[in-house]
Amino acid sequence: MTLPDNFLWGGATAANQVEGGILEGGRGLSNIDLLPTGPDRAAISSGMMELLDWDEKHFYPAKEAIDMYHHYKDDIKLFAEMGFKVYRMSISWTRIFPNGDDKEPNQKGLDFYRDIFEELRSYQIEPLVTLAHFDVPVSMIKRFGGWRDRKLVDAYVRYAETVMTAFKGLVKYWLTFNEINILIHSPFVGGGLVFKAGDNKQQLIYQAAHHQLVASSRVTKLAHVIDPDNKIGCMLAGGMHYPYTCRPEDYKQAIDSDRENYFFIDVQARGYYPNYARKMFEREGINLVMADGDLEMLKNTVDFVSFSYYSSRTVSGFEEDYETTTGNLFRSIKNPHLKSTEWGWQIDPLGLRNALNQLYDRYQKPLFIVENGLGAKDIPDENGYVEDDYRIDYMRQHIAAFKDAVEIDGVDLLGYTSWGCIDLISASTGQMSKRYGFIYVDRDDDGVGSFKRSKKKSFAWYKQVIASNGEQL
Ligand code: BGP
Repeated sequence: MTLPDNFLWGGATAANQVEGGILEGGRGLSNIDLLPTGPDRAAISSGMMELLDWDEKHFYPAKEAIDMYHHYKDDIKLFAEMGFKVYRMSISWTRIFPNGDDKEPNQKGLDFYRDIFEELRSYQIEPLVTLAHFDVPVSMIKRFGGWRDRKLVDAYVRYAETVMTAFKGLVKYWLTFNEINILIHSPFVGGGLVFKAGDNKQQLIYQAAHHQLVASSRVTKLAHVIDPDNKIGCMLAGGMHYPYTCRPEDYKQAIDSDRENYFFIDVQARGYYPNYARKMFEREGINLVMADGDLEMLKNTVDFVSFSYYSSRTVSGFEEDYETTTGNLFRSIKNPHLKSTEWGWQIDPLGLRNALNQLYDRYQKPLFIVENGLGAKDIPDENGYVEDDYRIDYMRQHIAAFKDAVEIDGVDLLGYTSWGCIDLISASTGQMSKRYGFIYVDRDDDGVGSFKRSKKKSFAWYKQVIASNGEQL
């Protein structure tokens, strides 16, 4: 058998994309709640347009999402039926501290998550919990401008300490920030940053990054004190860059673009700022404001490296008129050797094996694939059943690829949680119609539908994959 017996198979979601119940149980507003569907979403995500309160003009899909706030028991039951060993989810910071830094935590929020974790444990499902999945309290954005301000560090550490203490013994696997490198591409989503005319964007982004990196290392240190069994991971929006041709300039660009992504993980996994980053700061006139002890604190490195993988990317060292496409908020040159999803994300199963090898060579820490999957338009029959052979095919190839990385290349891989194991709202577009799940949810892009859950063809397929520990694909 290729994979170890304790390999963690499961699925992944994030609070803002599934819970809904946004104003219930004393919850406060979070940045991502304010992202509408439609053309303004991209401008708000990038911090170029300010929208810090709901308005009548837009539709905000996170308000109700798939209403897991009221359906979680049934949903967990379905995950257990598929045989999940692990369920990746996030805690919504503003359910615990509605303003981010309130004097006391919100007991109703703590009770809600305790109930979820106990429910998961009753099925022997291990929770894998992201502390901040695109989640910045709006109150802290209004008062401090998000992660540009150091006050966020203390507030985040206190939030982490609160939940790690409350859920000691129930949760062991934690991720500090989802796709931390998204901060560069989508500063409002990653850090609650909104830019004003004249702002030095790069300076603000890397200052916010420094704050998140310090916060992450403080939480890593603290987690081990709270419970020596805790395992802390960083989380990268993964997928390496291919050079468009074998011209040395193209290869150089691939190295540079990889470094832009790995910058965060280099610090979290190795414990210091890499030289290429120090040089870049000098060149670009970026001056990071640091507190005494910050560099020492960064030495608290993570226990494992987790990442999402949807596609590889292609770059060139030349400014030529290439055809481009997107994938997971990154722009890429269109790779002529790959097919794309309906949203233009390029499908590259071997790229997953390449990514695993590159990360393992670079960090020599256990890896965890915490997101991977196919966003597609599903057409259900009258019972909500979807013949999603395209999804099965995508996953079969990606699972085969990571098995090769383990079996042939010797990569140390802890587990695999496919993204959107139940249909949820899309992070990039806010659409419901971009579906990833094994479980269909009756809800459309305009917020119409009964929230009824039904099993797709892939449900039984994934169940068999897990039961055979990946032998029967
Ligand atoms: C990652 C996010 C997820 C998720 C996924 C799929 O960037 O961590 O939150 O949404 O990508 O992206 P999308 O929803 O845009 O299809």
